[in-house]
Amino acid sequence: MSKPIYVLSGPNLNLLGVREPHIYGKDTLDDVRAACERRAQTLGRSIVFRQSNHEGVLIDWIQEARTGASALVINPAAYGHTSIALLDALKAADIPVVECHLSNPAARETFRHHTYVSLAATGLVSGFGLASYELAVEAAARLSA
Ligand code: CA2
Repeated sequence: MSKPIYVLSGPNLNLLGVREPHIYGKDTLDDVRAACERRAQTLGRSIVFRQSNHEGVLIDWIQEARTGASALVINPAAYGHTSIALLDALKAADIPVVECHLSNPAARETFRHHTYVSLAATGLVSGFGLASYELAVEAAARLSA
């Protein structure tokens, strides 16, 4: 049995489906979790799905994933654009990393065009709403045993 795929979400994503549905859609984070669980199950894999508004908590979970996960999907939210600490943790994790965004940051404000997380990621899925997470789980499964 392979280790789970960790699916981590960063700050404010707990508000998904509750605020700003015109940008991030109507699906809640629980809907995203259910979709990821279904996709993982069809691939014969399991996930650990968590969200935090706190940078240090995300870093603790990335460190946990180093030994506890086969691969990592992360929507770092705004921390992707700002956090060298998250980048360092992801590089140290030494497992495949798939970056994931609901929206397409490249089509938005210029300050969203760069993410530090991309420097540690094998690839990026963005712009497909809830499906970005499903596709990212599939990519993570393909990248790991
Ligand atoms: O598109 C994405 O998934 C983002 O990671 C979302 C971040 C944003 O800073 C990134 O540039 C792109 C923001 C997450 C905030 O989520 C909210 C959800 C509902 C209501 C308000 C915020």
